[in-house]
Amino acid sequence: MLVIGELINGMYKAVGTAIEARDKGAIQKIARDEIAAGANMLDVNTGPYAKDPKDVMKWLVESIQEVCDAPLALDSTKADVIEEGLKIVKKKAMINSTNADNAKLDVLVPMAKKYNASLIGLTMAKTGIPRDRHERMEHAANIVTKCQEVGFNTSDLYLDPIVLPVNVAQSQGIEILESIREFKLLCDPSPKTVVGLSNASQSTKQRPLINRTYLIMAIACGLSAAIMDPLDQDLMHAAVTAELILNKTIYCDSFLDAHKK
Ligand code: THG
Repeated sequence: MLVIGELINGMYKAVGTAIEARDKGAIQKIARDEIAAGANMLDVNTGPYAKDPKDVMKWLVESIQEVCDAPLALDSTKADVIEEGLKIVKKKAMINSTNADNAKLDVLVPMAKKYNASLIGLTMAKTGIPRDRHERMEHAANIVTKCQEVGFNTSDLYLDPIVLPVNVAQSQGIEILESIREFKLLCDPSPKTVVGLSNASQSTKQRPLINRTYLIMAIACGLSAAIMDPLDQDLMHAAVTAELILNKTIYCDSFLDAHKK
């Protein structure tokens, strides 16, 4: 499974402060820590309150690339902010994200193709959060159709069922897990799947436990990637072990250490 480190996000107070002060060292430390902990890719989100999000995205990407060469997931609701990052990334990037609205798809699918980036497709539209697996599948089908029209390879598409907090949307858990299974049947080559894992535990009292259990269940449903906290070692170990049990890696007594290398 692809581990996308979630920690470079202006939503975190310390990161928001570092962005405002243009404290490059603070951002670079987070990037190094995430990679050292086993992240394969880093999510880069300016946060909701950045004054000049295009400028912040450029600064974040430049700062991170000075110290690590991991690929980046450019996380913004604004296409022009994402494109600012795409122009300067050194590795194949991920666009995070488009939703299923045609107005967004018409911009972001060609952008993903132009820059040879992978693309996250949120299975929601401006009509609101999806209510069940059927609504998620309808949105997913719309996203897949657009990719096929544009000639964007669906194996570079990551469908996101939108993980919701278990404390306010408890009935959605099973809908989300079943969606992960169903998305893969939509087309050939099969689209991939991704979740924003920490959404699941927001404002709960058992965040690590909920994140860990959610991730293992999603991996069992075939999850391809998760935006998550790579510094949570129990979480990382659980993911590695889940993939071992699914026979995706070969068992050895030191499988946790082996995975780190
Ligand atoms: N799908 C996609 N992208 C996403 C999400 C998604 N990007 C953003 C988000 N969801 C995933 N990343 C996070 C990052 C942090 C938190 C949750 C999801 C988080 N932050 C603390 C909180 O809100 O409690 C911040 C606490 C602090 O201020 O220190 O939980 O679903 N494609």
